[in-house]
This record gives sequence, structure tokens and C-alpha cells, in this order.
Amino acid sequence: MLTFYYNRQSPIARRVWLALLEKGIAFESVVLKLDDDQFQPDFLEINPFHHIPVIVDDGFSVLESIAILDYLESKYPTPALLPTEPQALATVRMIQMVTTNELFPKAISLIYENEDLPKFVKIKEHIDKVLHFFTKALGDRPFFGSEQLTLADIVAGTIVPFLPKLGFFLSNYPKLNDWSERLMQRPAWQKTALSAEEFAEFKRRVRVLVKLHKRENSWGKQAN
Ligand SMILES: N[C@@H](CCC(=O)N[C@@H](CS)C(=O)NCC(=O)O)C(=O)O
Repeated sequence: MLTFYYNRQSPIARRVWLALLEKGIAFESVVLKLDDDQFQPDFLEINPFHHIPVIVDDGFSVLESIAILDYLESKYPTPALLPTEPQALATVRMIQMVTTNELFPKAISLIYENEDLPKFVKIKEHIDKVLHFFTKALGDRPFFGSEQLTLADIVAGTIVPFLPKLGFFLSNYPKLNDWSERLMQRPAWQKTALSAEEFAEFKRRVRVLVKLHKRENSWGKQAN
């Protein structure tokens, strides 16, 4: 049986959770409280970098969400979530990477940056740039690169639907808004969605972690 290490509040672990559900793969789950569970020796044995998600399948551990998605696709190919046509495959990969590298950090910073500062405007401009790119990549298809759900929808679909909850509305992006609504209707999205309380707790944790990180960095500078 495949074991899935995760936490409901982790949007990155949710990528894997969605893929497991969409593919109908049987799994047992281990919930890690990210206060300290990730630093326990047993877990560090599986992931020395102390991150979730991780899966262990037939004794084989896979970490890094994108690698896990590829593993699941290869081992459990039905339903297929990765197109093979070159342009469609490139579209899926681009959306996964642009979500991870460009959108995710900016979306998170909407939670903790002061909206009265010029930096906030820059963050919103960057998100706009990503959403323009996504709109073009989606074109007239219901999903990225395909008529069926893909791994790109899974990865972008854990962040874009959150944006309105962070005060960034999708009204300028009607196609993306429809796409996001379509995803949220799916049983896998509904099962893994955070309640209002969980989302408030997630935002609180992000703010605390950012504060701690800033404090550690300033101590590091004083020590130098
Ligand atoms: N690049 C990793 C990032 C995973 C990640 O950052 N996970 C966070 C939760 S969203 C985590 O485990 N944080 C706890 C820690 O790093 O100690 C992936 O894609 O799987």
C-alpha cells in the first residue's frame, strides 16, 4: 500500500493528494504537524530536507512534489494526466514550473506583505503577468494542454482558486475564472478544500513563519 505523508494545510502536498484521488489510487496517509513532526529522526530518514509531501510506494520513497506526480503518472497511467503531444507536454511543464517559481511565492507574499507599501503593487503586477500567461496557455481548451485534466491543472489549481480569498480577484481573467470554478466542482478539489477556519489558520502560520525567518536572518547578520 502506498503511504502519503502530508498536512491538509500544505498547498504543495495538496498537489499529490489531488493526483492520488483523481487517479483513484489506494493509499494510507500519515499527517505531519509541521511544528516538529518533520524533524523527527524517522521522517528525516525518509526526507532529510524535512518537507512534505512524500510518498513511500513498495518501499520506495519519493520526495519533491513534481517528481512524485511524475512517478504516479508513470506507475499508475490511467487516467492519463500528462499529454504526449510535444506542445501539450511543454504547456503542462511550463504551467507547473511557472506556478512553482513565479506564482506560488507571490501568492504567499499577499498574506504577509503590507498592502500599503509599493512592494505590494509590484507583487500584484507580477501575479497579473502570470495570469496573462496562463490565459494564453489555456486558449480555448477546458484544461491546460488537453481536453482532459492534466498535472498542470493540478499544480496551478492549488493556487489560482486561492487568489480571490487573498483579495486578488479573477474578474479580468474570465477564462481562468471559469477554469477555476470547473476545478472546484470536482470531487477531489472539494474533498481537499480547506474550511474557512483551516484557511485562517494557514494564513496565521505563514505570518508566524515569515516573522521567525526574518528574526533568524537579523540574528544571523548581528552574529557576522
Ligand atoms: N520543493 C518541495 C517543497 C515542499 C515544501 O516546501 N513543503 C512545506 C509545506 S508546503 C514543508 O514541508 N514545510 C516544512 C519544513 O520545510 O520544515 C516540493 O515541491 O515538494
